[in-house]
Amino acid sequence: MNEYLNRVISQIETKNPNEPEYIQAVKEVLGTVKPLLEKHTEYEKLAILERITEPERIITFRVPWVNDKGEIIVNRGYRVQYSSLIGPYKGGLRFHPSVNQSIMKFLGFEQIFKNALTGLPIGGGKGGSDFDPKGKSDTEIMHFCQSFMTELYRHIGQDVDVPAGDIGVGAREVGYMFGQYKRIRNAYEGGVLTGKAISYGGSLARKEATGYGLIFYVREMLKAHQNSFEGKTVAISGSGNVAIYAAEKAMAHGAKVVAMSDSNGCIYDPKGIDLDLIKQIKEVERGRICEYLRKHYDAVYTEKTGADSPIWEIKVDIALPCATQNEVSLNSAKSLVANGVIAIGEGANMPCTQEATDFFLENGILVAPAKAANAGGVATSAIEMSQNSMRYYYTFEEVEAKLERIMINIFNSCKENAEKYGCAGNYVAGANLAAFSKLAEAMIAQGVV
Ligand code: NDP
Ligand code: 2IT
Repeated sequence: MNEYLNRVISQIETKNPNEPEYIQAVKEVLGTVKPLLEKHTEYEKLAILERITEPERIITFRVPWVNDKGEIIVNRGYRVQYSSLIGPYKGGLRFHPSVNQSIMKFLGFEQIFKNALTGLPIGGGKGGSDFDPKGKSDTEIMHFCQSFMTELYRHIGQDVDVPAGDIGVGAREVGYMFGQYKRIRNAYEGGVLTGKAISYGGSLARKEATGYGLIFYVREMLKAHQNSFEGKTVAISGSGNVAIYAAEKAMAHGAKVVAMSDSNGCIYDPKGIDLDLIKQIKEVERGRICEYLRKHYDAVYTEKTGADSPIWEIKVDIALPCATQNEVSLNSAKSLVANGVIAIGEGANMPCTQEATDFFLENGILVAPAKAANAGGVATSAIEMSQNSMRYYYTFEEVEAKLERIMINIFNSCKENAEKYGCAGNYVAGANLAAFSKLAEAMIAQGVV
């Protein structure tokens, strides 16, 4: 390991002792950029590592709201404005009880590199709250979103910071936040949020974009190794926005999706998942995945929460973790490899632990890294912003074609960078090297700011 690298990592560990996810994400990136540091010895004097790992700004705020019983609840809101190097801060909002500063910082850090890979002019940010949307009425969701935006509005803007959805935040929440923003600002600033519904400025294909983009990326990766989705069995964790549309596109490419999950457990349906039923349960009823058995009595439901999800025990050719961070442990990775998995496609952000990723790579398994493979969502958000600026819209087919082209470019850039720096086939390193070089170049060009 490079001495400069070691020093910066140890400073970050000392300064952020209670932030394991943030430290994990930083180490994952920095652990792969050694060849760049050796080539560019000037990076040390320019403090490139120190500057790229420190967020430009972290905002935390109180979010008070009143529930349906008339009780006052106080949640904590966050926005990490990580980097405006190549565009306005851009990244989703997550509403989940596990949200804390470490998770916000890891997601914001990943986002800078992801957004750089898209080739579009977007900086990196992330935000959210420890609010738990599960079991809340529609009115409670609206009241929470309005209170959240009553503080957040002063920090964002279509040329400043553009939030979108993530776990627990979809078109419904974006709509309530957009309405409140518009009311406070007394201006129709269409591009201030993305993931909007189509009726008031959303982009066609944004909902599908992350999942579809993941499949385009994995398809390119398989193709580069003389393989394809055709006839492959696939397990997809989660059953939210990313998982559902990854399943749809994997099926369209001839794969058989046999397992999906939620935070309570997983279903295994060897005849192939009935995706219409999953959409009905998750998108319409906002219910639990065990409901799948009401129609498919012969499917198997295994209830289990926490680490070592049973979904990774199932024998499949391709595994697509699309739920949350660190959901694929070393144990899970060992089961997948023992069962003959050939490729992992990360739809979620940092879904594999570092040990799991290392194990996959050591065993010659293809890994499509999150910051490249799930970049289709934010790329399509940038396409939504450009449509809002033009006051125009593209058809579904036009957006999907742009998304597909972007994902192919991202894969090629990961492949070329992996080859250039002597780690051909390692797309985890390839993605980091491609994004890091671009950001370092922009940082040097803009001076010490
Ligand atoms: P959703 O809220 O739509 O769905 C999340 C899914 O993951 C649900 O099935 C949920 O189960 C499950 N899940 C969430 N947290 C946990 C947990 N702690 N343990 C087990 N299961 C969990 O979110 P998205 O589909 O939008 O996001 C999924 C992942 O993809 C996240 O990592 C997100 O950061 C990433 N991502 C999202 C993008 C987007 O455009 N939406 C873009 C790029 C990445 P349950 O219903 O039980 O909560
Ligand atoms: O993690 C992500 O890239 C997202 N949640 C999407 C961000 C966005 O701005 O569309």
